[in-house]
Amino acid sequence: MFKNAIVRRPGYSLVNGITSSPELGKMDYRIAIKQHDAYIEALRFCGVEVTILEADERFPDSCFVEDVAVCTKKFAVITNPGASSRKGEEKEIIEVIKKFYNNLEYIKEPGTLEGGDVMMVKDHFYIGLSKRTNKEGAKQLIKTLEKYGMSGSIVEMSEMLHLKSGLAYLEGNFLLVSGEFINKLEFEGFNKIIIDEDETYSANCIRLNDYVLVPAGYPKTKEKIETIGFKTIVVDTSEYRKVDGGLSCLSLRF
Ligand code: CIR
Repeated sequence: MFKNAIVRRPGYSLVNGITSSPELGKMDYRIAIKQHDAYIEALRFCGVEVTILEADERFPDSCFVEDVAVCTKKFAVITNPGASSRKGEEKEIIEVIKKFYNNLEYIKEPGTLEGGDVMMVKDHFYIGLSKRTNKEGAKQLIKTLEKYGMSGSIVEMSEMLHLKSGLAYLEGNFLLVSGEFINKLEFEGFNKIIIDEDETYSANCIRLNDYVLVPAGYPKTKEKIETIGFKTIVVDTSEYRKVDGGLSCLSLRF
């Protein structure tokens, strides 16, 4: 059961956020704010208390709070982002995380890790080796997980931005999988829901208590999730997609 979520309001500087898809056009700040409001409402609807942090204009991508911490049942880890323009964002989340956690751990240089590369499946954590998360960062997280009686394993990857750009665990052993993860051996044991290639972006859903949040505009993914028996809530993230962001990166949930 998730009780809390932390979000950070997007700043005007989000228009300068890192993107691999400039062809999608410039982010519209007014629409982004409306979408953020609706996102917060959806989180609340799922029964979590939402802590809203002020925008931080110094860091264009700082609304993607998922990347700067990993929140588990027993402890939280402050990460060390691999993207140079995001270094320092992690310091700005420490204070609020301290309100919820007594046990705080840190990923330290030369380790880098972003929370978007970490997928929790009960007490096991899959960690993607992306351009943002290196082996040293993953090893530090695995060691910390083991200290608290949990476990972690490394997933090699080469195409997606983050592990959760292409994967989402929905509970009940159901796993949304797309692209390079569809045939990965480590996910063989899951009930895989394979995302169609033309809806790849929608692999980034969030299971939050009784609902699955699904991005707007991906009807095949929505139907697949509903067919299994999950209730869905559609949330529009079109402006965040323009800077490679999606549903999961916009919050920390625990
Ligand atoms: C970045 O490149 O860091 C941001 N523009 C997008 C971060 C998305 N985060 C995530 O998927 N966890």
